[in-house]
Amino acid sequence: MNDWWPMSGGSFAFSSGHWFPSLDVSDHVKDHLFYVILYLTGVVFIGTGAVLFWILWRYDGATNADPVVFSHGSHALEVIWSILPAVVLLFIAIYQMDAWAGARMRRPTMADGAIKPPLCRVTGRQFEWRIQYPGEDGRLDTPDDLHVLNDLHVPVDEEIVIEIESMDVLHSFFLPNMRVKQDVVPGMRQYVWFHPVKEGVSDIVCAELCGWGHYKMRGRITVDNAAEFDRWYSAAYAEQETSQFSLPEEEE
Ligand SMILES: [Cu+2]
Repeated sequence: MNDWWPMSGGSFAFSSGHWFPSLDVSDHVKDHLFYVILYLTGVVFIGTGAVLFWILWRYDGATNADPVVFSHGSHALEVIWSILPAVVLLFIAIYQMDAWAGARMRRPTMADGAIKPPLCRVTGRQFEWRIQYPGEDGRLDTPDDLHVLNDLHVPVDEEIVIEIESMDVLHSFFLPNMRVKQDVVPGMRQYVWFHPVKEGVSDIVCAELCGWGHYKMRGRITVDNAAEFDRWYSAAYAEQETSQFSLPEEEE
């Protein structure tokens, strides 16, 4: 069980050489963008910290008899600290465009060019993730749908599209390993997509404070090969058919 909890196994630790949970996807993943921004902000953070400490030391009143001399206005400095951040922000704005389009705008298509339908719908609800697969007929909200709780399964090596919705308040559907994070807004139907290339189990977490039980709003995503996915699906479906348990009706 431990291998899917990101705080264990040192995948967040500096010592392992990774800043992010292990990478389970290929495209749509632009970790280098995170690193570019991390290095940029890191350099600025260390630089301003160093200047602050140098000034504290240099103008320490106890050891410095001379009064501090204030100067007003430096045209050159102001131009530099206006232009430099503007250039950096412009660079980031242009550099990230393709990553953003791939993650948020270019919805995956099928061989014939049609928009790929979602594999399933994930509904956020205080405090769980309800997952609904369309079943044989390929349509959601029909009697043959498969309902599971907090246990998302997806096949490996294909574009996975998921429809996300909220049943109550604002949640955020976060798959750290897939680098997917999307606010789940009540009344909105949204889609996220990713392309898992490695089998395994990782987290689903809620990344938006949504109530007292926010901390436990956690599920898992299992990436299976096609055969295993089919086996899991049939087993879950058979279990649903035989069990007395059903999800409570949605409140009006
Ligand atoms: Cu939540």
